[in-house]
Amino acid sequence: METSQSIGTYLIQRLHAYGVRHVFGVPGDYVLGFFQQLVESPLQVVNTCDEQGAGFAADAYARVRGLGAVCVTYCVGGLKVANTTAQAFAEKSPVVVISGAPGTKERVKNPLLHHKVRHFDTQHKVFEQLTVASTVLSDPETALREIDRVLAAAMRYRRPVYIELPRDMISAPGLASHRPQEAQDVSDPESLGEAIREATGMINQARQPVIIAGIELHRFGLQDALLQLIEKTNIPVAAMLLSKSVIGERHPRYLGVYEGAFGYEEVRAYVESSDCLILLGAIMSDMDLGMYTANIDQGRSISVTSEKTSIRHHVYEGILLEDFLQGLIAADIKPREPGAIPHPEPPVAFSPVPGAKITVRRMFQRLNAFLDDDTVVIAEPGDALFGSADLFIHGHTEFLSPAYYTSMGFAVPACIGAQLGNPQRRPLVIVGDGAFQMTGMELSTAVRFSLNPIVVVLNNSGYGTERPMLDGPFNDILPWRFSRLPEILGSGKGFNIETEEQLDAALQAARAYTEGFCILDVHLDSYDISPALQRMTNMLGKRVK
Ligand SMILES: Cc1ncc(C[n+]2csc(CCOP(=O)(O)OP(=O)(O)O)c2C)c(N)n1
Ligand SMILES: [Mg+2]
Repeated sequence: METSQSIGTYLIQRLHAYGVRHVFGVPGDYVLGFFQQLVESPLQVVNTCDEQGAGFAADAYARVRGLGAVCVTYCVGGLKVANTTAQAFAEKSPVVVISGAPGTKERVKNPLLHHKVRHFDTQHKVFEQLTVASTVLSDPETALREIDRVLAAAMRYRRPVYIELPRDMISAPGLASHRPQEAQDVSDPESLGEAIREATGMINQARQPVIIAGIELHRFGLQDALLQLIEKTNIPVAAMLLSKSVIGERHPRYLGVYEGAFGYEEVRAYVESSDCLILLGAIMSDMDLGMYTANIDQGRSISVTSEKTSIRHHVYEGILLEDFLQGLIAADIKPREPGAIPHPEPPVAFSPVPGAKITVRRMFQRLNAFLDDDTVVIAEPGDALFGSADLFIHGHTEFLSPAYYTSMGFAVPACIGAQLGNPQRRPLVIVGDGAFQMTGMELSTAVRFSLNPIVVVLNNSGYGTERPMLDGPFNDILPWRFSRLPEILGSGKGFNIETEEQLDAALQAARAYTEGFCILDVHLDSYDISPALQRMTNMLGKRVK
Protein backbone atom coordinates (compact mmCIF):
# COMPACT_ATOMS: atom_id res chain seq x y z
CA MET A 1 0.00 0.00 0.00
CA GLU A 2 1.21 3.51 -0.81
CA THR A 3 1.84 5.75 2.16
CA SER A 4 0.51 9.26 1.92
CA GLN A 5 2.48 12.36 2.74
CA SER A 6 1.06 15.33 4.60
CA ILE A 7 0.25 18.46 2.61
CA GLY A 8 2.83 20.49 4.55
CA THR A 9 5.67 18.01 4.15
CA TYR A 10 4.91 17.65 0.44
CA LEU A 11 5.21 21.42 0.01
CA ILE A 12 8.55 21.35 1.82
CA GLN A 13 9.77 18.49 -0.34
CA ARG A 14 8.86 20.34 -3.55
CA LEU A 15 10.52 23.57 -2.40
CA HIS A 16 13.65 21.56 -1.63
CA ALA A 17 13.54 19.97 -5.09
CA TYR A 18 13.52 23.45 -6.63
CA GLY A 19 16.67 24.39 -4.71
CA VAL A 20 15.17 26.23 -1.74
CA ARG A 21 17.19 25.75 1.47
CA HIS A 22 15.94 28.67 3.60
CA VAL A 23 12.46 29.93 4.38
CA PHE A 24 12.09 33.48 5.74
CA GLY A 25 9.22 34.46 7.98
CA VAL A 26 7.53 35.13 11.28
CA PRO A 27 5.29 32.47 12.88
CA GLY A 28 1.79 32.84 14.30
CA ASP A 29 -0.79 30.41 15.61
CA TYR A 30 -2.34 29.71 12.21
CA VAL A 31 0.99 28.59 10.79
CA LEU A 32 2.88 27.19 13.78
CA GLY A 33 2.27 23.60 12.69
CA PHE A 34 4.01 24.33 9.40
CA PHE A 35 6.95 25.99 11.15
CA GLN A 36 7.32 22.81 13.18
CA GLN A 37 7.40 20.77 9.97
CA LEU A 38 10.01 23.16 8.57
CA VAL A 39 12.21 22.78 11.63
CA GLU A 40 12.06 19.01 11.22
CA SER A 41 12.98 19.29 7.51
CA PRO A 42 16.22 20.03 5.64
CA LEU A 43 15.05 23.63 5.15
CA GLN A 44 16.29 26.26 7.59
CA VAL A 45 13.83 28.73 9.07
CA VAL A 46 15.15 32.29 9.10
CA ASN A 47 12.83 34.22 11.38
CA THR A 48 13.17 37.95 10.85
CA CYS A 49 12.24 40.95 13.03
CA ASP A 50 9.33 41.82 10.76
CA GLU A 51 7.45 40.16 7.91
CA GLN A 52 8.43 42.88 5.46
CA GLY A 53 12.06 41.98 6.15
CA ALA A 54 11.27 38.34 5.44
CA GLY A 55 9.56 39.26 2.18
CA PHE A 56 12.52 41.30 0.93
CA ALA A 57 14.99 38.64 2.06
CA ALA A 58 13.05 35.98 0.14
CA ASP A 59 12.99 38.23 -2.92
CA ALA A 60 16.78 38.68 -2.83
CA TYR A 61 17.22 34.94 -2.24
CA ALA A 62 15.12 34.28 -5.35
CA ARG A 63 17.23 36.76 -7.33
CA VAL A 64 20.49 35.00 -6.56
CA ARG A 65 19.25 31.42 -6.29
CA GLY A 66 16.24 31.00 -8.57
CA LEU A 67 13.40 30.58 -6.05
CA GLY A 68 12.67 32.04 -2.62
CA ALA A 69 10.03 31.39 0.05
CA VAL A 70 8.43 33.48 2.76
CA CYS A 71 6.15 32.01 5.41
CA VAL A 72 3.76 34.10 7.50
CA THR A 73 0.61 33.97 9.50
CA TYR A 74 -2.85 35.02 8.35
CA CYS A 75 -3.46 38.70 7.41
CA VAL A 76 -1.40 40.39 10.15
CA GLY A 77 1.65 38.78 8.61
CA GLY A 78 0.35 38.16 5.11
CA LEU A 79 -0.70 41.70 4.41
CA LYS A 80 2.72 42.93 5.55
CA VAL A 81 4.30 41.07 2.66
CA ALA A 82 1.83 42.49 0.14
CA ASN A 83 4.34 45.22 -0.78
CA THR A 84 7.32 42.90 -1.04
CA THR A 85 5.26 40.49 -3.16
CA ALA A 86 4.14 43.37 -5.36
CA GLN A 87 7.80 44.21 -5.93
CA ALA A 88 8.61 40.60 -6.75
CA PHE A 89 5.73 40.56 -9.24
CA ALA A 90 6.74 43.83 -10.89
CA GLU A 91 10.39 42.80 -11.16
CA LYS A 92 9.79 39.14 -11.96
CA SER A 93 11.30 37.52 -8.91
CA PRO A 94 9.86 34.09 -8.07
CA VAL A 95 8.89 34.12 -4.40
CA VAL A 96 6.53 31.55 -2.88
CA VAL A 97 4.33 33.22 -0.28
CA ILE A 98 3.07 30.63 2.20
CA SER A 99 0.45 31.82 4.64
CA GLY A 100 -1.26 30.00 7.46
CA ALA A 101 -5.01 30.52 7.81
CA PRO A 102 -7.96 29.44 9.94
CA GLY A 103 -8.76 25.76 9.50
CA THR A 104 -11.51 24.79 7.06
CA LYS A 105 -13.65 23.46 9.92
CA GLU A 106 -13.25 26.68 11.90
CA ARG A 107 -14.78 28.69 9.07
CA VAL A 108 -18.35 27.34 9.23
CA LYS A 109 -20.90 29.86 10.47
CA ASN A 110 -18.43 32.63 9.59
CA PRO A 111 -17.13 33.38 13.11
CA LEU A 112 -15.01 36.45 13.84
CA LEU A 113 -11.72 34.66 14.29
CA HIS A 114 -8.71 36.78 15.19
CA HIS A 115 -6.77 38.34 12.25
CA LYS A 116 -9.77 38.06 9.90
CA VAL A 117 -10.30 41.30 7.96
CA ARG A 118 -13.61 41.03 6.15
CA HIS A 119 -14.20 37.59 4.67
CA PHE A 120 -12.10 34.48 5.07
CA ASP A 121 -10.86 34.90 1.52
CA THR A 122 -9.90 38.59 1.77
CA GLN A 123 -6.18 37.91 1.94
CA HIS A 124 -6.35 35.43 -0.93
CA LYS A 125 -8.13 38.00 -3.07
CA VAL A 126 -5.42 40.57 -2.37
CA PHE A 127 -2.72 38.11 -3.36
CA GLU A 128 -4.53 37.11 -6.55
CA GLN A 129 -3.63 40.61 -7.74
CA LEU A 130 0.00 40.31 -6.69
CA THR A 131 0.94 36.84 -7.90
CA VAL A 132 0.96 34.82 -11.10
CA ALA A 133 -0.85 31.85 -9.50
CA SER A 134 -2.48 31.22 -6.14
CA THR A 135 -4.27 28.50 -4.25
CA VAL A 136 -5.98 27.76 -0.94
CA LEU A 137 -5.18 24.18 0.02
CA SER A 138 -8.57 23.36 1.46
CA ASP A 139 -9.08 19.98 -0.21
CA PRO A 140 -6.68 17.07 0.47
CA GLU A 141 -7.80 15.43 -2.79
CA THR A 142 -6.35 18.23 -4.90
CA ALA A 143 -3.79 19.88 -2.58
CA LEU A 144 -0.64 18.16 -3.86
CA ARG A 145 -1.60 18.79 -7.49
CA GLU A 146 -2.29 22.40 -6.63
CA ILE A 147 1.17 22.76 -5.08
CA ASP A 148 2.72 21.45 -8.31
CA ARG A 149 0.62 23.78 -10.46
CA VAL A 150 1.44 26.89 -8.48
CA LEU A 151 5.18 26.18 -8.16
CA ALA A 152 5.37 25.42 -11.90
CA ALA A 153 3.81 28.83 -12.60
CA ALA A 154 6.43 30.54 -10.41
CA MET A 155 9.17 28.87 -12.45
CA ARG A 156 7.54 29.43 -15.84
CA TYR A 157 6.92 33.14 -15.35
CA ARG A 158 9.53 33.86 -12.65
CA ARG A 159 6.93 35.67 -10.62
CA PRO A 160 5.57 35.23 -7.08
CA VAL A 161 2.84 32.75 -6.16
CA TYR A 162 0.59 32.41 -3.13
CA ILE A 163 -0.17 29.24 -1.18
CA GLU A 164 -2.64 29.42 1.73
CA LEU A 165 -2.51 26.61 4.23
CA PRO A 166 -5.63 26.32 6.43
CA ARG A 167 -4.17 25.05 9.68
CA ASP A 168 -6.13 21.80 9.75
CA MET A 169 -4.64 20.91 6.35
CA ILE A 170 -0.97 21.19 7.32
CA SER A 171 -0.73 17.66 8.65
CA ALA A 172 -3.64 16.25 6.64
CA PRO A 173 -2.58 13.46 4.28
CA GLY A 174 -2.55 14.26 0.57
CA LEU A 175 -3.39 11.75 -2.17
CA ALA A 176 -1.14 8.72 -1.77
CA SER A 177 -1.04 8.10 -5.51
CA HIS A 178 0.21 11.58 -6.39
CA ARG A 179 3.52 11.94 -8.26
CA PRO A 180 5.24 15.35 -8.57
CA GLN A 181 4.59 17.10 -11.88
CA GLU A 182 6.99 19.64 -13.33
CA ALA A 183 5.33 21.16 -16.37
CA GLN A 184 7.91 21.43 -19.16
CA ASP A 185 6.99 24.16 -21.61
CA VAL A 186 8.48 23.91 -25.07
CA SER A 187 8.70 26.40 -27.89
CA ASP A 188 6.68 25.89 -31.06
CA PRO A 189 9.49 24.65 -33.37
CA GLU A 190 8.11 26.28 -36.54
CA SER A 191 7.50 29.61 -34.92
CA LEU A 192 10.95 29.50 -33.32
CA GLY A 193 12.64 28.50 -36.59
CA GLU A 194 11.02 31.32 -38.51
CA ALA A 195 11.81 33.88 -35.82
CA ILE A 196 15.47 32.82 -35.70
CA ARG A 197 15.71 33.03 -39.51
CA GLU A 198 14.22 36.51 -39.57
CA ALA A 199 16.42 37.66 -36.69
CA THR A 200 19.59 36.19 -38.24
CA GLY A 201 18.91 37.94 -41.55
CA MET A 202 18.29 41.24 -39.83
CA ILE A 203 21.43 40.98 -37.66
CA ASN A 204 23.65 39.96 -40.58
CA GLN A 205 22.45 42.87 -42.69
CA ALA A 206 22.84 45.38 -39.89
CA ARG A 207 25.66 47.90 -39.80
CA GLN A 208 25.76 48.17 -36.00
CA PRO A 209 23.76 45.60 -34.03
CA VAL A 210 23.58 46.09 -30.24
CA ILE A 211 22.24 43.74 -27.56
CA ILE A 212 20.30 45.21 -24.64
CA ALA A 213 20.40 42.55 -21.95
CA GLY A 214 17.40 42.71 -19.63
CA ILE A 215 16.41 41.44 -16.23
CA GLU A 216 14.90 38.16 -17.41
CA LEU A 217 18.38 36.90 -18.33
CA HIS A 218 19.15 36.97 -14.60
CA ARG A 219 15.85 35.41 -13.69
CA PHE A 220 16.09 32.53 -16.17
CA GLY A 221 19.77 31.91 -15.42
CA LEU A 222 20.82 32.82 -18.97
CA GLN A 223 23.90 34.90 -18.13
CA ASP A 224 26.30 32.30 -19.55
CA ALA A 225 24.21 31.90 -22.69
CA LEU A 226 24.38 35.67 -23.20
CA LEU A 227 28.15 35.52 -22.83
CA GLN A 228 28.33 32.75 -25.43
CA LEU A 229 26.31 34.80 -27.89
CA ILE A 230 28.52 37.84 -27.40
CA GLU A 231 31.75 35.90 -27.65
CA LYS A 232 30.61 34.17 -30.79
CA THR A 233 29.39 37.30 -32.58
CA ASN A 234 31.32 40.18 -30.91
CA ILE A 235 28.07 42.16 -30.84
CA PRO A 236 28.37 44.84 -28.11
CA VAL A 237 26.02 44.61 -25.14
CA ALA A 238 24.45 47.17 -22.84
CA ALA A 239 22.69 46.43 -19.53
CA MET A 240 19.76 48.33 -18.03
CA LEU A 241 19.62 49.72 -14.50
CA LEU A 242 17.39 46.84 -13.33
CA SER A 243 19.54 44.23 -15.05
CA LYS A 244 22.94 45.76 -14.18
CA SER A 245 25.54 42.99 -13.73
CA VAL A 246 23.81 40.68 -16.20
CA ILE A 247 27.35 40.45 -17.58
CA GLY A 248 30.59 41.08 -15.70
CA GLU A 249 31.35 44.73 -16.42
CA ARG A 250 34.99 44.20 -17.34
CA HIS A 251 33.97 42.32 -20.49
CA PRO A 252 35.50 44.12 -23.52
CA ARG A 253 32.21 44.10 -25.44
CA TYR A 254 30.27 45.69 -22.55
CA LEU A 255 29.03 49.19 -23.31
CA GLY A 256 27.64 50.19 -19.89
CA VAL A 257 24.18 50.84 -18.55
CA TYR A 258 21.77 52.20 -21.12
CA GLU A 259 19.15 54.44 -19.52
CA GLY A 260 18.18 57.07 -22.05
CA ALA A 261 19.07 60.61 -21.01
CA PHE A 262 20.04 59.52 -17.46
CA GLY A 263 23.01 57.43 -18.53
CA TYR A 264 26.28 58.27 -20.22
CA GLU A 265 25.88 60.15 -23.45
CA GLU A 266 28.35 57.88 -25.36
CA VAL A 267 26.32 54.79 -24.43
CA ARG A 268 23.06 56.45 -25.39
CA ALA A 269 24.47 57.67 -28.70
CA TYR A 270 25.93 54.27 -29.58
CA VAL A 271 22.77 52.34 -28.67
CA GLU A 272 20.40 54.76 -30.37
CA SER A 273 22.43 54.86 -33.57
CA SER A 274 22.14 51.09 -33.88
CA ASP A 275 20.15 49.81 -36.85
CA CYS A 276 19.39 46.51 -35.08
CA LEU A 277 18.65 46.46 -31.37
CA ILE A 278 18.38 43.00 -29.85
CA LEU A 279 16.40 43.35 -26.62
CA LEU A 280 16.61 40.18 -24.55
CA GLY A 281 14.32 39.82 -21.53
CA ALA A 282 14.02 43.57 -21.06
CA ILE A 283 11.32 45.31 -19.02
CA MET A 284 10.69 48.70 -20.64
CA SER A 285 10.03 50.79 -17.53
CA ASP A 286 10.31 54.56 -17.12
CA MET A 287 13.18 54.06 -14.63
CA ASP A 288 15.11 51.94 -17.12
CA LEU A 289 14.45 54.20 -20.05
CA GLY A 290 15.39 57.48 -18.37
CA MET A 291 11.75 58.52 -17.97
CA TYR A 292 11.17 57.51 -21.58
CA THR A 293 13.90 59.74 -22.94
CA ALA A 294 15.23 56.56 -24.51
CA ASN A 295 14.71 56.36 -28.22
CA ILE A 296 14.00 52.76 -29.18
CA ASP A 297 12.34 52.19 -32.53
CA GLN A 298 10.41 48.94 -32.82
CA GLY A 299 11.00 48.93 -36.55
CA ARG A 300 14.73 48.40 -35.85
CA SER A 301 14.30 46.00 -32.91
CA ILE A 302 14.24 42.32 -32.12
CA SER A 303 12.56 41.99 -28.76
CA VAL A 304 12.16 38.73 -26.87
CA THR A 305 10.84 38.21 -23.34
CA SER A 306 9.23 35.27 -21.55
CA GLU A 307 5.90 36.77 -22.60
CA LYS A 308 6.33 38.15 -26.09
CA THR A 309 8.54 37.85 -29.16
CA SER A 310 8.55 40.52 -31.81
CA ILE A 311 10.87 41.25 -34.70
CA ARG A 312 10.25 44.68 -36.15
CA HIS A 313 6.45 44.68 -36.22
CA HIS A 314 6.03 40.91 -36.57
CA VAL A 315 4.84 39.08 -33.46
CA TYR A 316 5.66 35.40 -32.95
CA GLU A 317 3.69 33.09 -30.67
CA GLY A 318 4.92 30.23 -28.50
CA ILE A 319 8.63 31.06 -28.11
CA LEU A 320 10.57 30.64 -24.89
CA LEU A 321 13.31 33.18 -24.18
CA GLU A 322 15.90 30.47 -23.47
CA ASP A 323 15.15 28.68 -26.75
CA PHE A 324 15.43 31.92 -28.69
CA LEU A 325 18.80 32.67 -27.13
CA GLN A 326 20.07 29.15 -27.81
CA GLY A 327 18.72 29.49 -31.36
CA LEU A 328 20.73 32.68 -31.88
CA ILE A 329 23.88 31.03 -30.51
CA ALA A 330 23.48 28.17 -32.98
CA ALA A 331 22.48 30.41 -35.92
CA ASP A 332 24.78 31.46 -38.72
CA ILE A 333 25.47 34.97 -37.46
CA LYS A 334 28.66 36.35 -38.91
CA PRO A 335 31.10 37.55 -36.27
CA ARG A 336 31.82 41.26 -36.23
CA GLU A 337 35.22 42.90 -36.09
CA PRO A 338 35.68 43.76 -32.39
CA GLY A 339 36.12 47.49 -33.11
CA ALA A 340 36.27 50.29 -30.55
CA ILE A 341 33.08 50.85 -28.51
CA PRO A 342 32.20 52.94 -25.44
CA HIS A 343 33.20 51.11 -22.26
CA PRO A 344 32.83 52.13 -18.60
CA GLU A 345 35.88 53.68 -16.95
CA PRO A 346 37.58 51.10 -14.75
CA PRO A 347 38.03 52.28 -11.16
CA VAL A 348 41.23 54.09 -10.31
CA ALA A 349 43.16 53.66 -7.10
CA PHE A 350 41.71 56.03 -4.52
CA SER A 351 43.97 58.34 -2.57
CA PRO A 352 42.11 60.25 0.11
CA VAL A 353 42.68 63.98 0.11
CA PRO A 354 43.86 64.79 3.67
CA GLY A 355 41.19 66.62 5.64
CA ALA A 356 38.71 66.67 2.73
CA LYS A 357 35.06 66.30 3.71
CA ILE A 358 33.42 63.30 2.07
CA THR A 359 31.06 63.92 -0.87
CA VAL A 360 28.68 61.61 -2.73
CA ARG A 361 30.89 61.56 -5.82
CA ARG A 362 34.08 60.73 -3.89
CA MET A 363 32.27 58.14 -1.78
CA PHE A 364 31.22 56.21 -4.89
CA GLN A 365 34.75 56.49 -6.30
CA ARG A 366 36.06 54.93 -3.10
CA LEU A 367 33.44 52.20 -3.10
CA ASN A 368 34.28 51.43 -6.71
CA ALA A 369 37.88 50.76 -5.79
CA PHE A 370 36.68 48.54 -2.93
CA LEU A 371 34.69 46.04 -5.03
CA ASP A 372 36.22 42.66 -5.70
CA ASP A 373 35.18 39.30 -7.17
CA ASP A 374 33.52 38.26 -3.92
CA THR A 375 31.27 41.29 -3.43
CA VAL A 376 27.56 41.49 -4.14
CA VAL A 377 26.36 45.10 -4.14
CA ILE A 378 22.83 45.71 -2.90
CA ALA A 379 21.64 49.22 -3.67
CA GLU A 380 18.60 50.79 -2.10
CA PRO A 381 16.33 53.10 -4.11
CA GLY A 382 17.41 56.69 -3.53
CA ASP A 383 20.80 58.13 -4.36
CA ALA A 384 22.31 54.82 -3.27
CA LEU A 385 20.88 53.33 -6.47
CA PHE A 386 21.53 56.22 -8.84
CA GLY A 387 25.12 56.66 -7.70
CA SER A 388 25.64 52.89 -7.91
CA ALA A 389 24.85 52.82 -11.62
CA ASP A 390 28.50 53.84 -12.14
CA LEU A 391 29.99 51.09 -9.98
CA PHE A 392 32.14 48.66 -11.91
CA ILE A 393 30.70 45.26 -11.01
CA HIS A 394 33.06 42.31 -11.46
CA GLY A 395 30.95 39.19 -11.92
CA HIS A 396 27.45 38.52 -13.12
CA THR A 397 24.51 38.90 -10.72
CA GLU A 398 26.66 40.79 -8.25
CA PHE A 399 24.40 43.82 -8.26
CA LEU A 400 20.87 43.72 -6.84
CA SER A 401 18.42 46.59 -6.69
CA PRO A 402 14.67 47.05 -7.08
CA ALA A 403 15.34 49.60 -9.79
CA TYR A 404 11.84 49.53 -11.25
CA TYR A 405 9.37 49.15 -8.37
CA THR A 406 11.79 51.08 -6.13
CA SER A 407 10.39 50.22 -2.73
CA MET A 408 12.48 51.64 0.08
CA GLY A 409 13.41 49.15 2.78
CA PHE A 410 14.75 46.44 0.46
CA ALA A 411 18.50 46.59 0.83
CA VAL A 412 19.24 45.58 4.44
CA PRO A 413 16.83 42.62 4.56
CA ALA A 414 17.92 41.69 1.04
CA CYS A 415 21.49 41.18 2.21
CA ILE A 416 20.25 38.36 4.45
CA GLY A 417 18.62 36.55 1.53
CA ALA A 418 21.54 37.27 -0.79
CA GLN A 419 24.22 35.97 1.55
CA LEU A 420 22.28 32.87 2.59
CA GLY A 421 21.45 32.27 -1.09
CA ASN A 422 25.12 32.53 -2.07
CA PRO A 423 27.52 32.41 0.89
CA GLN A 424 30.50 32.99 -1.46
CA ARG A 425 29.59 36.69 -1.78
CA ARG A 426 29.91 39.26 0.99
CA PRO A 427 27.14 41.86 0.66
CA LEU A 428 28.00 45.53 0.34
CA VAL A 429 24.74 47.29 1.18
CA ILE A 430 24.40 50.91 0.06
CA VAL A 431 21.39 52.47 1.74
CA GLY A 432 19.94 55.91 2.52
CA ASP A 433 19.36 56.99 6.11
CA GLY A 434 15.61 57.23 5.46
CA ALA A 435 15.38 53.74 4.03
CA PHE A 436 17.54 52.36 6.84
CA GLN A 437 15.03 53.65 9.35
CA MET A 438 12.36 51.50 7.66
CA THR A 439 13.97 48.05 7.79
CA GLY A 440 17.59 48.48 8.92
CA MET A 441 16.96 46.77 12.24
CA GLU A 442 16.92 43.50 10.29
CA LEU A 443 20.67 43.66 10.90
CA SER A 444 19.55 41.87 14.03
CA THR A 445 18.62 38.88 11.86
CA ALA A 446 21.97 39.11 10.07
CA VAL A 447 23.68 38.84 13.46
CA ARG A 448 21.56 35.88 14.56
CA PHE A 449 22.44 33.97 11.41
CA SER A 450 26.17 34.85 11.56
CA LEU A 451 26.22 36.97 8.40
CA ASN A 452 28.75 39.74 7.78
CA PRO A 453 27.40 42.44 5.45
CA ILE A 454 29.09 45.81 5.10
CA VAL A 455 26.40 48.47 5.32
CA VAL A 456 27.15 51.95 4.04
CA VAL A 457 24.53 54.45 5.18
CA LEU A 458 24.30 57.58 3.04
CA ASN A 459 23.42 59.89 5.89
CA ASN A 460 22.13 63.09 4.31
CA SER A 461 19.63 63.91 7.08
CA GLY A 462 16.51 62.75 5.28
CA TYR A 463 14.87 62.11 1.96
CA GLY A 464 17.53 63.63 -0.27
CA THR A 465 16.05 62.27 -3.49
CA GLU A 466 12.90 64.25 -2.91
CA ARG A 467 14.42 67.57 -1.87
CA PRO A 468 15.24 68.82 -5.37
CA MET A 469 11.68 67.96 -6.52
CA LEU A 470 9.84 69.57 -3.63
CA ASP A 471 11.36 70.25 -0.22
CA GLY A 472 9.67 70.62 3.13
CA PRO A 473 9.76 69.30 6.69
CA PHE A 474 8.28 66.02 5.41
CA ASN A 475 11.74 65.20 4.00
CA ASP A 476 13.48 65.53 7.39
CA ILE A 477 14.01 62.59 9.75
CA LEU A 478 15.42 62.11 13.24
CA PRO A 479 19.20 61.68 13.12
CA TRP A 480 20.19 58.22 14.34
CA ARG A 481 23.64 57.29 15.60
CA PHE A 482 23.96 54.47 13.12
CA SER A 483 27.54 53.64 14.09
CA ARG A 484 26.41 52.67 17.58
CA LEU A 485 24.10 49.88 16.46
CA PRO A 486 26.74 47.25 17.34
CA GLU A 487 26.15 48.20 21.00
CA ILE A 488 22.44 47.42 20.68
CA LEU A 489 22.91 44.24 18.68
CA GLY A 490 25.86 43.02 20.72
CA SER A 491 27.97 42.40 17.64
CA GLY A 492 29.56 44.11 14.64
CA LYS A 493 31.67 47.22 14.11
CA GLY A 494 30.48 50.80 13.60
CA PHE A 495 32.26 53.70 11.92
CA ASN A 496 31.39 57.38 11.97
CA ILE A 497 32.63 59.01 8.78
CA GLU A 498 33.05 62.69 7.95
CA THR A 499 36.16 62.72 5.75
CA GLU A 500 37.72 60.87 2.84
CA GLU A 501 40.46 59.53 5.08
CA GLN A 502 37.95 58.12 7.55
CA LEU A 503 36.03 56.39 4.75
CA ASP A 504 39.20 54.90 3.40
CA ALA A 505 40.29 53.63 6.80
CA ALA A 506 36.83 52.25 7.62
CA LEU A 507 36.62 50.25 4.40
CA GLN A 508 40.04 48.77 5.02
CA ALA A 509 39.00 47.84 8.54
CA ALA A 510 35.73 46.36 7.24
CA ARG A 511 37.57 44.18 4.77
CA ALA A 512 39.78 42.84 7.54
CA TYR A 513 36.90 42.24 9.96
CA THR A 514 34.83 39.33 8.70
CA GLU A 515 33.35 38.00 11.93
CA GLY A 516 30.28 40.22 11.81
CA PHE A 517 28.56 43.16 10.16
CA CYS A 518 30.10 46.59 9.69
CA ILE A 519 28.09 49.77 9.52
CA LEU A 520 29.57 52.94 8.04
CA ASP A 521 27.65 56.12 8.87
CA VAL A 522 28.74 58.44 6.05
CA HIS A 523 27.77 62.03 6.84
CA LEU A 524 26.87 63.87 3.65
CA ASP A 525 25.53 67.32 3.00
CA SER A 526 21.69 67.26 2.72
CA TYR A 527 21.82 68.71 -0.78
CA ASP A 528 24.80 66.76 -2.10
CA ILE A 529 23.51 64.35 -4.75
CA SER A 530 25.06 62.27 -7.50
CA PRO A 531 25.14 63.71 -11.04
CA ALA A 532 22.77 60.95 -12.19
CA LEU A 533 20.21 61.91 -9.57
CA GLN A 534 20.61 65.57 -10.47
CA ARG A 535 19.57 64.84 -14.06
CA MET A 536 16.63 62.72 -12.95
CA THR A 537 15.22 65.08 -10.33
CA ASN A 538 15.40 68.01 -12.75
CA MET A 539 13.03 66.08 -14.95
CA LEU A 540 10.76 64.70 -12.20
CA GLY A 541 10.58 68.03 -10.39
CA LYS A 542 8.87 69.53 -13.40
CA ARG A 543 6.09 66.98 -12.98
CA VAL A 544 5.24 67.39 -9.28
CA LYS A 545 5.03 71.16 -9.26
C1 LIG B 1 8.34 52.42 0.66
C2 LIG B 1 8.58 53.72 -0.03
N1 LIG B 1 8.06 54.86 0.50
C3 LIG B 1 8.27 56.04 -0.11
C4 LIG B 1 9.00 56.13 -1.27
C5 LIG B 1 9.22 57.48 -1.96
N2 LIG B 1 10.63 57.86 -1.88
C6 LIG B 1 11.47 57.72 -2.90
S1 LIG B 1 13.03 58.19 -2.55
C7 LIG B 1 12.59 58.64 -0.99
C8 LIG B 1 13.61 59.18 -0.03
C9 LIG B 1 14.68 58.20 0.30
O1 LIG B 1 15.41 58.68 1.39
P1 LIG B 1 16.77 57.99 1.80
O2 LIG B 1 16.56 56.54 1.97
O3 LIG B 1 17.34 58.72 2.94
O4 LIG B 1 17.69 58.15 0.50
P2 LIG B 1 18.16 59.52 -0.19
O5 LIG B 1 17.05 59.95 -1.08
O6 LIG B 1 18.38 60.53 0.91
O7 LIG B 1 19.38 59.15 -0.96
C10 LIG B 1 11.23 58.42 -0.77
C11 LIG B 1 10.55 58.74 0.50
C12 LIG B 1 9.51 54.92 -1.79
N3 LIG B 1 10.21 54.85 -2.93
N4 LIG B 1 9.31 53.74 -1.14
MG1 LIG C 1 18.73 60.22 2.93
